[in-house]
Amino acid sequence: MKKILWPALLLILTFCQEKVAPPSPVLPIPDAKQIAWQELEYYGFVHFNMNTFSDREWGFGDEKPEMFDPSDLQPRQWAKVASEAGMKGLIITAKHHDGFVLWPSAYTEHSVKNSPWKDGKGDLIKELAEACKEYGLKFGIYYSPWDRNHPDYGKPAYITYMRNQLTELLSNYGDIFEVWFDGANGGDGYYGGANEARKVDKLTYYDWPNMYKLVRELQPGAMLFSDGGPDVRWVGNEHGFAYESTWSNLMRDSVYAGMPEYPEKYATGQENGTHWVPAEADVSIRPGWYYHKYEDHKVRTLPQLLEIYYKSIGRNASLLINFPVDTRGLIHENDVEAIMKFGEKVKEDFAVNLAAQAVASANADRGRGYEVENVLDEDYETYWTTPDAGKTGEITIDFGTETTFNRLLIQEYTPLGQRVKSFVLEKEVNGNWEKIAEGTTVGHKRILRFADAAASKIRVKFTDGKDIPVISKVGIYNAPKLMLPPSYSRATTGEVTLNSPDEGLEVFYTLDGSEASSESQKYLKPFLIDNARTLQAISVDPASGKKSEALRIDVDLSKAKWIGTLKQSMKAIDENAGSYFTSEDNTLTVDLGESVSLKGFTYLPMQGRYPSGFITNYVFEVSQNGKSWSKVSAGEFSNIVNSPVEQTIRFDEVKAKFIRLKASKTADGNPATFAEIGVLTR
Ligand code: FUL
Repeated sequence: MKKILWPALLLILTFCQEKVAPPSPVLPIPDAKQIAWQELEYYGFVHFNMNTFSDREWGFGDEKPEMFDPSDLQPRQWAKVASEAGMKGLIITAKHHDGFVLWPSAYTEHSVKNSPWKDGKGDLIKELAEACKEYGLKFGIYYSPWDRNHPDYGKPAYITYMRNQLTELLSNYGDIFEVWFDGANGGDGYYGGANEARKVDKLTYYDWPNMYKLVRELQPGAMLFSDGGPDVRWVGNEHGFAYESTWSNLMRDSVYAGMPEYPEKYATGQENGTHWVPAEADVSIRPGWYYHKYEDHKVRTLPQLLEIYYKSIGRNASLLINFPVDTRGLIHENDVEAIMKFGEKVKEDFAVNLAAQAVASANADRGRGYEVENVLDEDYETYWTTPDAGKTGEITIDFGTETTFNRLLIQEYTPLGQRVKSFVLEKEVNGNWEKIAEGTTVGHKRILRFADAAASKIRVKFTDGKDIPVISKVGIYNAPKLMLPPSYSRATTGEVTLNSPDEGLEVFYTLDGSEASSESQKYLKPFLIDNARTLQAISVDPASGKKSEALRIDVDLSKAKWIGTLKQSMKAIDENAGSYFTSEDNTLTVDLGESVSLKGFTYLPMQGRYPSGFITNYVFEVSQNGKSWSKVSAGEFSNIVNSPVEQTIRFDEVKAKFIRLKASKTADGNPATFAEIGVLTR
């Protein structure tokens, strides 16, 4: 009898308890496909098309299909790399501004079907769709509305062409998770031989309402991307950075693709935005979107990629990282290495949620089903919230023992709208609460980074919001330090600055060529090096004693007394690789301020996005009085176009007060450019 009674009683009791209703949503809210999409967070872009072979960023539209000739095209390698790096999908440039298409479209001859690749029998969209399937990735399409090849661009007939092509793309290749409409369009182009400028009204020309309708009919689950959505919006820059305050709410009706004021006025989203249109941060792993051999040494570093991660996914945006696939048809080795390191480090940073084992309490909860424990589990569907009163709330997390941490991760339960406007993280110190960090918006995910903090009890205070907070997750992590060598910079005065790659690391260095250790000189502030020395430096984690690899730099004479004979030429001796001097007479002359013994020189070509005036053949001369010159070296910088790194030339010792570097030839015939010149005195 007892055996039946107790469970029955419990059941009755459960039913008697009043069911607590969930909070009403705060509008706008995401729809089902947006909720599913926000879980992806991180996916990849592939820019691979005609520009890969013409070595351009924007093709003119007059390129010949024969140029599309990859030697080892392997979409499976792209998918493998993306999935191993933790990405959840890939979006391919099916058609870029130059109009060439990667599938055998029935509506144009400007496609892979007339290229040498697979004798015109290839279909790259099909191959990539299959590769994505094999590796469990979602598959998306970038389609440029602007078409510099098509004769009808600017006329109504082109809109039909665009709809026909979208119909092919969205009908024949399985599920598409995102359709990416680029905002850049209208300008000069080939346009079937017209070679003219064509301007369109970006708001009306494409008939967006019907274009979107077509996509919806063919791919109801696809997210539509453009500057202003309708489903996902551009973050407003190409650095991959969202904003301190990033709302998923957008005044969508005020925005359209390619509108000029979008980045400044709308990209952050608005607290009172009318529609749910979350941000997507797009960025290339190199300076360019397309592959250029001369950028092989410019793949983003691990600290740079981490900065992007924390400023995109950590700020309520999704992250779209681009691979400029190379002319072989592969993601380049340097890019693979960088993305893998990045994927591993992100995993490492969030490997252990210290809050998961802690005890949580809150100032209040709404009742059964909305308890504060819900923020500690990994289930996004369960959340903590308060009774309908006020716009604030507090969660305390008790670790039970002193715990060190440096990351806070919060997620709002966005199906009920984005609410939080400000929050603070505090720790308990002898019965008082001390602030560690603070933030504004949360949204799908917000991550704060801060210097190591230690406490046994912490508190997250939601100090303002559009309504009561609805919080799905609070995570606390202790991300291991980034054990990279310190970074180095030098002022023209000769003063050297070393920066540690992560907070809380110490830097040690030597100047006598010996290996640096934690016994060496500790770096406290910039110091002077005014003659030739070898600098070695390491980063050390004082807590664990872990050391980075060493930075080793041969530093030479400071440029404190140097004067360029032309004012502009000072840019070539300012210790800033980012600035450069353009010389109309292909010559750079520098007064070293005193006579020194030289054994060589260095030349750094310009490092800008669109290089010009690289010196391929040079003459180097010296003088004691600036009048009579003698040539000490002449020759070639052999691979400078493809690898524009610092060039080092040595010669027999010579005395000089003046130096002169002349370009006898530049790569493109344009006036010579100089990012930096230096001398070797040993
Ligand atoms: C821009 C384009 O103009 C670039 O070439 C690139 O495709 C980038 C993702 O979007 O608007």
